[in-house]
Amino acid sequence: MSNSMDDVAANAQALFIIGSNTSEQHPVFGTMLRRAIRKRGVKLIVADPRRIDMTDFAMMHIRQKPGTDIALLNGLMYIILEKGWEDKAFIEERCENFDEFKATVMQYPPEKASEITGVPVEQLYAAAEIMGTTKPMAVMWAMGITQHIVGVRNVMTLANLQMLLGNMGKPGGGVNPLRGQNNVQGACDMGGLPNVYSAYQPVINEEVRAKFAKAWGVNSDQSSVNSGLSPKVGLTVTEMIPGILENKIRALYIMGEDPATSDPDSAHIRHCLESIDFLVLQDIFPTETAAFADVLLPGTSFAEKTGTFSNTERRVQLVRQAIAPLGESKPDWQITAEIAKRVIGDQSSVTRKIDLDAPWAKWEYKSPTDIMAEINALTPSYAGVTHARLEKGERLQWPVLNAEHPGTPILHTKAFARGKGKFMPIDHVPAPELPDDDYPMILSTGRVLYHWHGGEMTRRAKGLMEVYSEALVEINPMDAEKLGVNGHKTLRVTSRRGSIEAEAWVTDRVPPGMVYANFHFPEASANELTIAALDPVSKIPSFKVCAVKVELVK
Ligand SMILES: Nc1nc2c(c(=O)[nH]1)N[C@H]1C(S)=C(S)[C@@H](COP(=O)(O)OP(=O)(O)OC[C@H]3O[C@@H](n4cnc5c(=O)[nH]c(N)nc54)[C@H](O)[C@@H]3O)O[C@H]1N2
Ligand SMILES: Nc1nc2c(c(=O)[nH]1)N[C@H]1C(S)=C(S)[C@@H](COP(=O)(O)OP(=O)(O)OC[C@H]3O[C@@H](n4cnc5c(=O)[nH]c(N)nc54)[C@H](O)[C@@H]3O)O[C@H]1N2
Ligand SMILES: [Mo]
Repeated sequence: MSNSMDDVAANAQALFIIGSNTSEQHPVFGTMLRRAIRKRGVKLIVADPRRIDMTDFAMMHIRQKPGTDIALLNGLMYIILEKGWEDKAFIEERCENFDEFKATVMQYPPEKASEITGVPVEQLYAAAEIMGTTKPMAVMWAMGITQHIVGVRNVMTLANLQMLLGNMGKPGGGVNPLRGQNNVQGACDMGGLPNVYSAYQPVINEEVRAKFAKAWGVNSDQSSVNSGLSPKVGLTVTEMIPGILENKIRALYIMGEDPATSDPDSAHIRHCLESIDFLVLQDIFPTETAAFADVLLPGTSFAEKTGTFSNTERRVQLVRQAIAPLGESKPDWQITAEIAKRVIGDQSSVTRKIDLDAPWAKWEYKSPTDIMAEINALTPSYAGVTHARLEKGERLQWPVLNAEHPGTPILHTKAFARGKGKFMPIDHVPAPELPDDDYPMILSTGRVLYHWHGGEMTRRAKGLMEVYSEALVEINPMDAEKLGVNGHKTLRVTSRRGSIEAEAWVTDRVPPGMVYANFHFPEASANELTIAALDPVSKIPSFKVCAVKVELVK
């Protein structure tokens, strides 16, 4: 998030939630937003194909067809420009490439945007008026925006909107992606991506490589046999698993991820995992993926270890161990360090030598506090995030540039990271698979409040299973009637890749022509159906749109 949760809740005059089921998937922030709406009369616009609970608090629910967000946003920006509601001073002083961007937006008059999105022209005008005249407005989004082949383009279009309205770098405004897992922000910040080290320092940058090579006692010079750090950009998860069949990957070490359940097109994923030479899985439970593993390493859960989680607003939070590790489990960092030490092994017999006198060559951490010291030294935006400061209760949001720096609750207040904010001309691209005669409905997938992804953790909680014990497929009453669904009936949902059977939940949460399924139960997982079409830049799958047919089983 460019802004913090407290700031949005306290200072926004308008909220635009697009592709985030905030009250179910981010319930804490969802509650803060609902309170802001009730207590301060903040205007909420929700743009979502489904009638999620947040729409009960919204002034307006825009119900676009899945996968048409660019056309929707360009249509809204067309009206904002037509009415002169853009922030001319902000555009002039802080941005560039406006004319090229404007030329593209001008290709989306409201009538055309309406035709692509299914949203009435009058509603587009009403929404643009709220956005153009109520400032500051904060934009929030999640997977409804990113899990498309145009995920990156969708995000850029939202950045265009916020620059156009001058809502960047200001309290109560900003672009605010709600990150998913408790520490996915931290994982990315620490370089858990194929192209960067920590704090997004590029692997292709020689100076960056030299810095890390020195700290870790390896050589960054690729011309030397004794080289350690590769300048090559790696693969994303969604490329690695299919890459097994192309011999690009022969071994995998997976930590806290269950691709057999969570990746698109499960049948193909199982086929890939069956073909791998060596698979190590480090998890807290034996998952669906465990069936393909050669070695299982038992990690500990959050309650059994100390460390930090970096949340969606870039705030680093200290989490303390509450109970001793169960059984033979160990904190993940200890397991990895133990393996690394064995890999380093006896240096006298290897050609690629490691300089064991380098500060962090030996993997001899006594505690996560030692690891944080290494992070402080090598990661500019975390330079001042120490366990000691967190222990004192300081609320630190990166960048925290040194031990005295107070952190940065709002980004881009004076300039953007690249200097001027660059408007991007972006066109609508249709989803990779749309309904046809054989597969006439759209399938969208996601989560429910009561479960977590593959359900490996939440299906073990008795209380949760009492509330939500099996996969339900949301289907509109009109479609249910056409199929002859009457009361509780089992549906068979089939795509070009697979088929599942699950109970129907007849509800107008989904519009006619669309069904919605989750991946919390392996026996009826949406990922048997989903398509492995990827965004060309981020390689995120198109989890939110594919084509299916729906039949009544009994
Ligand atoms: N209870 C619970 N909470 C969770 C999780 C969980 O598994 N369970 N997972 C966490 C994780 S890792 C993540 S990433 C987040 C995800 O959080 P969200 O992204 O909020 O969750 P999703 O269920 O993926 O659904 C996103 C919303 O996008 C809408 N949508 C579908 N298609 C489109 C479209 O084409 N355009 C637009 N604008 N919207 C669309 C859906 O109707 C839905 O309301 O949740 C986190 N929180
Ligand atoms: N159809 C469809 N598929 C999707 C999505 C969708 O919206 N639709 N959303 C996608 C998204 S946004 C996400 S984030 C992924 C999530 O997919 P995954 O990351 O695969 O799922 P999780 O259940 O979050 O976590 C995986 C494993 O982590 C283990 N675990 C928990 N804590 C720890 C720990 O401290 N240490 C270790 N070693 N393991 C631990 C759990 O037991 C679990 O088996 O799913 C993706 N898949
Ligand atoms: Mo996620």
